[in-house]
Formats: sequence, C-alpha cells, structure tokens
Amino acid sequence: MLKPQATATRDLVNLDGTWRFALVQSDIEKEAPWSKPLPGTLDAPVPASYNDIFVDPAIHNHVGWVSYQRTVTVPRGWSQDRYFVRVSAATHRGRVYINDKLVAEHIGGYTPFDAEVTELVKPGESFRLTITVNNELTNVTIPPGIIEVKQNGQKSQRYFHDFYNYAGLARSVWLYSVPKAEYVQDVTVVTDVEGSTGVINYDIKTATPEASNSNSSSVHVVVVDEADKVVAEASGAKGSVKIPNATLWQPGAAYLYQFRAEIRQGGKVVDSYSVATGIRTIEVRDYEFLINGKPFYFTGFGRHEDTAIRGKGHDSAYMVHDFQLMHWIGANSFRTSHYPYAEEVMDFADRHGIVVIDETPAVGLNLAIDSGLFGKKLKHTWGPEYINDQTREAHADSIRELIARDKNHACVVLWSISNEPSSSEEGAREYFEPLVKLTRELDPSRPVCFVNVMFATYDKCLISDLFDVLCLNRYYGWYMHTGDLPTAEAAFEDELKGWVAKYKKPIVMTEYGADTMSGFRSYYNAPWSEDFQVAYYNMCHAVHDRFPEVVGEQVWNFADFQTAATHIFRVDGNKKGIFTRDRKPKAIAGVLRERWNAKLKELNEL
Ligand code: BDP
Repeated sequence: MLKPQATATRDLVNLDGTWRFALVQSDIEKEAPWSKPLPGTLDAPVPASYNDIFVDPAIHNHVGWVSYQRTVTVPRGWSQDRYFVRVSAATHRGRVYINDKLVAEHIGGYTPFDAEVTELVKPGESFRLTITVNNELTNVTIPPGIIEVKQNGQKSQRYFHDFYNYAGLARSVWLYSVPKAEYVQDVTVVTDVEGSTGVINYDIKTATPEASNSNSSSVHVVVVDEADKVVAEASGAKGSVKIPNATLWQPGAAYLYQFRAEIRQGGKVVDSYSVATGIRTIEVRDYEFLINGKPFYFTGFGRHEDTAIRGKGHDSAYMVHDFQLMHWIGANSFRTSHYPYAEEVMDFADRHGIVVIDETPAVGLNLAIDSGLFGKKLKHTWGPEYINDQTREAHADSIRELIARDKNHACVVLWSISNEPSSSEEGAREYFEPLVKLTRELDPSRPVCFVNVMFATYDKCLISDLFDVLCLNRYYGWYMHTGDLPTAEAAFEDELKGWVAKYKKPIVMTEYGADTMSGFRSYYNAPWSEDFQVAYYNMCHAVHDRFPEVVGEQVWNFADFQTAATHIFRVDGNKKGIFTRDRKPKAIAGVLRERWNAKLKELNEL
C-alpha cells in the first residue's frame, strides 16, 4: 500500500491539527455522532493518542468508541482526479464517515487505510469528516485482550502486553488525489547485487491493469540517483533495471535511489510515483546474518512509540531526537516492538541507514506469562476459547498489511510475526505454521522470525525450527535469579549452549534488561539502581561475547514507557529504559556507547 505523495500528477493535503472530539457514551448506532456536529466543547490534537490529553479519568480509562470530527474542503482543481481520505492509523478500529455516509471501516490499529470521497463531494465543496475510533481488544483482535463488565456496569479492558493501550488517531490524516483515468496503485521493488551492478526487480500495478498492455498508455520506470542523475530506465510494468557501479545501501551509510514509476500516454506522463530504494542484499547463512554479503551484528534497541502527553502520537521532534540518541550511543538497529511504527519512522530509518526488525502487533498471545508471574492457574492460550482460528485470521491480516506497507523499505531486514507467544504450549505449531508460510509467500526476499519468551527454552519451544533467526528475550538476573548475577550468568550461558547445540541459526538477543530508577545509586548493586543496570548489562555482554552464534543485541528498552495501571509491579510505567521517558541518559548509556561504538568500528560502520 503506497504512502500518499505529492507529484506532478497528485496532490496531498494534510488534515492534522485540532479536531472536535467526544466520547461515544452509549450505543454508537443510536448516538450516530457522524450525523451532526459533535456535542460538548472538547478538541483533540491529531496526531496524538487521546488518553493523556485531558485531565479526565473518564476519557483516560474509556473503553469503547470515540469520535473525531472536522470540516474538510476538497480543492477546487480536482475535477480530473479521484480522491481519498487516508488514515495512517486508527487504534484499534476506525470508521470514516463523509457527512452521513460510512465509507470505510478498518480493524488493526497500526496500519493505514483509505476512504474514497470522489463520488460524494465535488471539488470546491466542503464536507463533515467524522472518524470514530474504538480501542477494544478481544480474543479475536491483534493484539488480543479481554473485556470485562464491572459491577457498576462499566466496561474494563484487560490485556497481556506490557505497554499502555493508547488509542485514537496517533498518526497523520490526509486528503490526497490521484488521476482519474489511470494511476499507479502499487509498486514492489526487490533489490539484488551482481558484482558492482545493482539490480532493482520491480512489479507495478496500475488502477486499470490492462493499461500497461494497451496501445494508448504504457508503464515506464526511471531510476534517479542522489545527485538527481538518471541512471537507468526501462519499459513495462514488470521487469528489472540494472545500475552499473551502484552505491549500495549499507548500515550506517544509507544511499537511496528514487525509483519512479510512470504511466505515459502519447509521450505525456499522466501519473508518476517514486519509491526511495536502497540497493542491498540480505542473507542468513548458517549462523550468520549477512547484509551485502558481510556479517552484520545488530546493536540497538527494542523501542516503543511512547512519549508524555502524546502517548503514541507521532512527533517529528521526538523522532529526530531519538535517532540522534541512537547514533550517539552506537545503535545500528531497532525492532518495532510491538507493532508497526509510523511510516515517517520507516522513511527516516531508510535515509539514515538504521536496520529494522519489523514487527506485527501480535503481542500478548500468551496466557502462561500471566499465570506464571502471578501464580494463577494455567490457562490455555491456543484453542476455541482464547486464541482461535478467527484470531489467526486477524493475525494473518496484520502480516498482510505490514508487508503491503513496508515491503519496499531497505531498512527492513527481518519480519517478526509475533512477540513472546506461548510457543511451548500445545497448539502453537498448528497456529504458526500457516502464518510463516503466508509471510514467506508474501515476501520471499526477507527472513522471518518470531520473538521467543523466556519460558520456551530450546528444549520446550515447539516452533523455532520454522524460522530463520532465533530471537530471544531473556531476563536472567532480573525476572530469574533477581540480583544474583553469578548464578544468572551461569544459567544464561547454559541456555545459550542449548540453543546453539540444537539449531544452526543466528541468535539475536531481542530483549534483556532491568528496571532502573533514574538517580537511584547503590554501592551494593541493588536491583532498581543505575549501578545494578550497569552490572547486569556487563554480565549479559560477557556471555554474548562467548558465542559467535550471537549476532546481535537489542536492549530492552530504549526509553522508559507507560504501561497499564493494573500492573502493580510498575510505578508510572516500565523503567527498563536506557533513557528516561524524557530522554535523559541513565548511567548505562555511557557503557553501551563504548561497547557499541567499538563493535561498529569492527564492522567498519563508523
Ligand atoms: C517482555 C516483553 C516486553 C516487556 C518486558 C518487560 O516482550 O514487552 O515490557 O518483557 O517485562 O516480556 O519489561
């Protein structure tokens, strides 16, 4: 799915700003918030999660629908165009109404969708745009959750993932146009390298597919380098172009060609769309992870889209600052834990040579963690009552939408289809096999992983053989052997030996960390102190360095982040950040900086 773009043949109008806002208090069909101006006096910023904007527990804790509304005018010059409202994310379910008419509905809180306006409003006219957004998580949504009705009749939301269920319109909303007659609907690029020649294999879909074969119009591609020089051209909707002496996209040294897909009619360009394309290869060979044929070592973070007040609202200042901090500390990669991030973030990673493990929102498919941590009776994750066939369909959709959105990003080197599912519980294999197959069919060019939870050790995990890379989240010294680093070290080393003996696959440590109160110091390395966090990471790194099979380390987490208030072991959120929520470094930051910059020097990325 292409991100809207302004070109010579397309326009783009940004609809961000403050929108009218209201909770839906009763039955949404009866209330019909789209049918009239919203009641009340609230305005909400877009993009932002709404939860922390207002000083009102009823809004903060609301479970159900909310409405956003504003007036939009279709530009008067759009008579030869088709036009759409693009919602970059409505978390977790969104409906778009043009005046009184429902024109689109979408489930899945972190991927975009379009609503066509063309036939409903003429150029130059205005319309009432209402977007209703629902934040409910059930056993058939991704991520899943459980809705309970309290004694007072109010709904409450439970979920089994460790980040706050921020909701609303956290990413931009757009109005955009494409040419009415024919337009470029989708572009897929897959790159390769032959000696010093870069190869871009491409597949272009037009809105009228026969167009590419018709006499009157044809599809062309033009590849332009960073100096704006045309370096390759070709005709046809499907094929490949070669770029002699190509500059490759490398971790830490990005280079992007503009791959321009054009529809031409009688020598005239009637539509064009450009994809920023980094030429690079990815390969998993034995236990190595190769980018452009060179062994790669992931340094960096599991992150969250999370800041004060905005919640998951995309913010360019935070984005640029966070990338600056990643550069400063020597991070060459991150994982989009635990959902697809804003498209702007992916573009930025492409431009700055940061490697991304791209994850679906399939997190919390695990009732064993909840039972294990709180000593409750073990409940079964996989089966008709919780994660069932319908959930798997939603999960498949989340994979389809992630790949459709992010397939052209050079930065994406690995798909992660789930975080910490209950992979040692019977039923896991039956659940995951078709999803892995689907992912490989949709994108045969990238390796696939899932992220393994600490209970599902090498002798218990039922699905690791289905994947290309072993991604492990381990908390030896924190959740296990808390504070006892020598015992933790031995246990961690033992477990890694088990994985290495059983599988010949690269291992990336995708999470390890310790909650740390910024400013709490201890002579005795007490857990929660900055000193303990340093000692903990030094222990983990000593173990990583004993295994050539470990090809990466992404610490948990980049910054402190908000979690559900029902997690009584969290005080105002998860504190495993290397930086505080407002991006101040803890003592560990300097230690990581030294280690990772030395690694990057070894890899020639500095
Ligand atoms: C892991 C989860 C992550 C949590 C982390 C933690 O993948 O989302 O935040 O543990 O407990 O289980 O800090």
